[in-house]
Amino acid sequence: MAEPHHAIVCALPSMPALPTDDETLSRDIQRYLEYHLGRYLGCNQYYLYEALAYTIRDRIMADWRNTWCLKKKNNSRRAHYLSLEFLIGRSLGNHLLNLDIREPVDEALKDFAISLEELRDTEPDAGLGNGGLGRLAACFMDSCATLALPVTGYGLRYEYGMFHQHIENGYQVEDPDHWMRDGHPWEVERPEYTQTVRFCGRTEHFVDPEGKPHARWIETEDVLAVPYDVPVSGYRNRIVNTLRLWSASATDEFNLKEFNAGDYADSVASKNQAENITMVLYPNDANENGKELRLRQQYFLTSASLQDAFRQYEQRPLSEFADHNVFQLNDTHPSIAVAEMMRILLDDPDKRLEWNEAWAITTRCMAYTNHTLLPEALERWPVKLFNCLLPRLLEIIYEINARFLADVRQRWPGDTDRVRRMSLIEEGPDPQVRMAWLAIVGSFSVNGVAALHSDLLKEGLFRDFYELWPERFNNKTNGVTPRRWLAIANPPLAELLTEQLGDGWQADLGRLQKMEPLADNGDVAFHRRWREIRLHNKRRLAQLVEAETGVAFDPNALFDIQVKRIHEYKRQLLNVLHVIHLYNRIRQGDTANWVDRCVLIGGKAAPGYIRAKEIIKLINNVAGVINNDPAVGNRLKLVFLPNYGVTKMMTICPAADLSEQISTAGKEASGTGNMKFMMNGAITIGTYDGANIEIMDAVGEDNFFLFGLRADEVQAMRANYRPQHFIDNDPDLQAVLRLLDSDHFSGMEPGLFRGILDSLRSPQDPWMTLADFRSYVDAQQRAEAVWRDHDQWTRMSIRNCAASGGFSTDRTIAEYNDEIWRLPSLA
Ligand code: 26W
Repeated sequence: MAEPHHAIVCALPSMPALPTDDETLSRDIQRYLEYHLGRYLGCNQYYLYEALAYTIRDRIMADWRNTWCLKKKNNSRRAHYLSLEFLIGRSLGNHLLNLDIREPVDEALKDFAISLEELRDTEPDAGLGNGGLGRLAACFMDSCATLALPVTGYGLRYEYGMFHQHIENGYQVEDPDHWMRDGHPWEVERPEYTQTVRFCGRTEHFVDPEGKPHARWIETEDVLAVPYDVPVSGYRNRIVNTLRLWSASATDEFNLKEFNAGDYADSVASKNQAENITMVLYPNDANENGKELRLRQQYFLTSASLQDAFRQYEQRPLSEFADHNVFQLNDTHPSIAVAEMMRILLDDPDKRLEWNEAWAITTRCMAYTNHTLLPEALERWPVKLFNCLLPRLLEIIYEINARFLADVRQRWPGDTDRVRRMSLIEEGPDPQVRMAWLAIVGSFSVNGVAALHSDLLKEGLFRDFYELWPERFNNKTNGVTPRRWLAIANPPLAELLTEQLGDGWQADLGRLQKMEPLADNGDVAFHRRWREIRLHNKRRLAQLVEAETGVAFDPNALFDIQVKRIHEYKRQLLNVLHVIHLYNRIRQGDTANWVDRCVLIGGKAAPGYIRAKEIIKLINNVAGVINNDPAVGNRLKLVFLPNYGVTKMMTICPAADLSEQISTAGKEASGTGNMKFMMNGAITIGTYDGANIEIMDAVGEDNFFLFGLRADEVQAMRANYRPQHFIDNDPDLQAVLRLLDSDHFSGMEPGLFRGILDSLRSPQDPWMTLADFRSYVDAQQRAEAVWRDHDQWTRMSIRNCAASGGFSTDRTIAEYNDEIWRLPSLA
């Protein structure tokens, strides 16, 4: 297909915006329903949702084109956000808010005798991510559009997103998430921008007529990358950016060649293999698993996206490419971009730069964000696999490494150990490419995602590189978008904020600080209103909990919530130990001044992470015992909420009183759920870890329940960690472990939780859970003491919301832009 001419498109008269009055909206919805979708009133609700989505998309289209023309006309510098994950969730409510057409849409829907709430609930989540890293990418896209920055997101259009979780006999069971089965009305397919991505084959070296050496990558197996564009609207600023998701498709040649060769079934199978690349999101959130298909995904995204950037750069001088383009690498997943950029600049017949020129350009436009310190999450790929799948890329990585190590040797002569540590290739019986090292060597910026995390990178994991290039290292503390996580998720609070602060806080969250005085000045009406809103939100969550689990939450109880991926370092186990401790107190009649509490835990376990799955089973078994013990009654409830995700969080975070952020210090890079809770007025109980530290700095130690060892104390204790010591000195802990040991929660399976118990009692326990037990229980008691004083709790709740302005991704993105991207605003 011929490519369109940009100049022509932009010279067209600018596209007029469609009317947004309720009558026109109603007519358009009906037209889509009947004339486009071929459905009728009274059909399955999904089609009404789809008709509405198309109607809204039409209202986005003009601004989308105008934004694109603005970028073209100004020839402006742009950023490309490369990420294997974009955890978007639903889009309808987001666009309605951004376009400010909620009211006419409400009105229009009356003609169809359906409420917006009902329609909204038919939209499936776009779950193209695992957890924090993927959701951060989605919040970033929202803020880039709101700040009018020319940023394009590049990702993969997975046919199957994050699996659905349901619980059978207390265990997690995974169901496939075929999220686009009924179509995806927000996307626009753009086959005219299809790219070809190569795999396998071999390389050939030759000398051109001028005597210069070059390489060719030949006999490759090619796969087409077809882009699907999803609009990203800014908050009421008429800017619409693009999230470009690539879908894999077999080439035509491939079809012809193979099909004519006679083996029809085989060729359908190999066509399938090509299209498998974007079939499914890998559901691992902290464990690299070295699967070949995953490396294919990474290269597929990276190569298609870089080629797309060069296509858009058109005929301008290559020497200025880095003045006009920057690529932000979301973790190491797309870090092959460093080598791919070199390949394009060196090998493309129309480029063929010298190594040094190509390297100067590459290292001026790559920037890398690290999202984890856990060694098991660090990506390494076997050289053997690389050689087979991406032979030309491996040659380039070897060359980068040779030149890099020559510099290291020059700087530290004779320091062979350092050279071994810093090499992009980890030597051994099965040599590996270290992707994080490739990302650092090839980037002008390396950042962590919270202050502590960025410091720990410099002192620990990336120490050698920090010594070499201190100027590359920086911090960008994460954030969350207040549009989704406050304005949309918490309408009654949003209304109150608008009354108090005027409109505009949605895109200027620092204004929340103006509420601080309202926490204290004894404004009785305001405090009452605050409590009513919270109660309303808690009723909403209680309905969800009851519908999903059959357990009744009393909205007057303390809602104590931990939702996030299930991982040992996040210590859902510590939470369970505390719940069992409370249960023991009830059984002993130690219930003076009791605070009724509803504990909710939710999150998915990676399907191969056995221990995480055992933790889910433990939570469910403990819940089964506690919730059915008549001696407990309303004093304590525990539920595991199945299938936690973006949309569920929108009901959960406005209803939380206590936000559990209890990772082993030094392990949670940042956390972002902590920010969503705080923004909605929850108080954190947390360790001195990740962004918890900055949350506490912002709100003050008195408004935060801090507990546990600090990162340096964890380190110091590790060598002689004696969990038995903590057990011996703590009768409460003894009682908790005794109950677990006695199979009280094991149902008909004695010894069911042996593995978990052994790991808690092991001096090798990396998460040192028992070391923090006492301090955690004490902090929980401080929380209860405050809860008993309702006014005090309300004051702290207001202060948390008021102090959350700095945790907007608008602040984060402004920092990325000021210090890394340096993009002009389109506004
Ligand atoms: C290769 C497999 C894999 C997949 C995902 C390894 C590692 C990951 C991510 C690093 C996991 C992740 O989501 N990390 C989280 O990133 C958030 C956004 O920066 C942080 O807030 C969380 O603390 C961090 O755990």
